[in-house]
Amino acid sequence: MLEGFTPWSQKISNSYKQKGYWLEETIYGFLQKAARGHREKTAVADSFRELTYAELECEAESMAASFFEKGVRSGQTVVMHLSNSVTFAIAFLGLQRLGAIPVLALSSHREREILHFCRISQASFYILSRDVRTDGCSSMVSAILEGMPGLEVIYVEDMKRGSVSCPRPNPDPSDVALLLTSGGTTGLPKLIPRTHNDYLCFARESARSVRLSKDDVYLVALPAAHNFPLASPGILGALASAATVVFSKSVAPDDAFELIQKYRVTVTSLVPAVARLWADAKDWMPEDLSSLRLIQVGGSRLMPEHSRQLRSAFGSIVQQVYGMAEGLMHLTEIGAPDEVVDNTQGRSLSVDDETRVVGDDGRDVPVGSVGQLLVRGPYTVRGYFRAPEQNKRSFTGDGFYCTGDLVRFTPDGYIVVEGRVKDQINRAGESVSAVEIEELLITHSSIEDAAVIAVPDEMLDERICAFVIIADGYDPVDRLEIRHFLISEGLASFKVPDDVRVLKRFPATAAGKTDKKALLDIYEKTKNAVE
Ligand code: OOB
Repeated sequence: MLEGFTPWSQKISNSYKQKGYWLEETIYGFLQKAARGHREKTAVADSFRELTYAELECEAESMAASFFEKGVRSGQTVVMHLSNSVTFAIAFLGLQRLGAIPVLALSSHREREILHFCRISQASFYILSRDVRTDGCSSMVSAILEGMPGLEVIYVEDMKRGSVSCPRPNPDPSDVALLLTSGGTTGLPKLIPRTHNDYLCFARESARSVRLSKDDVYLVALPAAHNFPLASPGILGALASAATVVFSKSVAPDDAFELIQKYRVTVTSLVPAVARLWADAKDWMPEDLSSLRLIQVGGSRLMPEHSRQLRSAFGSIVQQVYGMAEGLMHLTEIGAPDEVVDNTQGRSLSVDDETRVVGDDGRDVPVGSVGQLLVRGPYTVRGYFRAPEQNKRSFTGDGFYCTGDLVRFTPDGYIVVEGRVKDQINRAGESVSAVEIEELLITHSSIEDAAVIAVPDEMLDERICAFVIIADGYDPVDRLEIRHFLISEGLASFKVPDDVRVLKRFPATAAGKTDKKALLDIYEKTKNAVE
């Protein structure tokens, strides 16, 4: 068992096995089996090449052999830092074939994060593709090597076809298969150990819930190493269903739309800001997107107003997804009524996802009230990797993960994410929800998007700062106009933003979500210029 991983108890493991969630198979073995009978079908494609299931297996075997020749061994952790391409699938499967454990860095992670991942995971190998460094970061690898002198750097482009046949290890399915990175915007990402059993359970259940079949074509537009496109159902769910996976270099419509048209893509997953970008681009780009039957939108809050806009652009193929690298996923079911899609983040994947909603005192709040979501279940981890202090804060004694998300459940059992525990502004003793103000702001005709944060204030403790993006062709707004508007909409005056800043676009995290920590930095940097 990988040291530093918190396993489920024997009793709970047995019950998950008995209930059929954990099939006691490895990721590689499971996918190999799923591909049988579909050997000539296209498994993966990008702008440069296409591979059938038979070819993908052959490439993965060869990649495994070359990793083995380089010294990579079963049970070792390897930091994998690749952009979206067929090579991502080959390298991931190659490492699985070898029984090595990839740490899945996002392509926009840089030396700070990579060094951190190498240190925690004690990786001896760092596998990257040349194009992850193109954006002016050619010094990244030397900085990493300076921090980790013994690290072996492997460029996938330089790998020769492996010639030796490497051993066929038999990893324990209840042991760690991969390490995901956490999506938080505070501090460095944590590593999240996912086992063969729990991650396959997640990918299979996700695929089942969106009725993925071999006739589907899934487009990877978000960074492939993120849990959303990787397994929700994403790449693994698609491969487990003998569907086709198409990799887009980026989320930009210029890259993605052509592939959607060419491969008749049926399913994809996007963060809200990108989904909205696509809805705009759709009007003037020539490509035919009519093959899409499902657009999953998640990763950060999709406001009801924006959901309606997306549905009017794409039709009723929008699905809200609330997920986390730590496990739990909720989604609005296919065919859910429009009100459900616009106003909720759906139901959980499994009846054995145990959720609790608790107040500041850790006690359950009445059904329908807002509180922090806690969860445990067959695909939700019991601890971060090698982070005992963090684990004391993020997991309860009886194994619930404290999500840090504020949620409530509707009477029909749908979840509504109301923000983060920390996404509240403590203004002169009053607790103000950022989401409430954001939702109201975007109903103003000039405002296309809004993000509200707390900024430090000597008198009030915290003051409310609203960042807004002005809709194309509309007049800018100032604080007074916003104040007037919000008050006329009936908002209590203590919730009216004390500061307003207009931006062209919001800073984004590595996964493409609005980065509120970076907004605070922008505020700090521009504070004196404005006042
Ligand atoms: C996904 O995973 P992570 O690990 O990058 O981020 C998880 C966090 C959640 O705890 C929540 O704070 C936020 O992102 N989040 C949402 C949301 N989906 C995620 N907040 C509001 N509304 C939503 N729909 O982001 C992720 C993983 C798998 C599938 C989808 C998303």
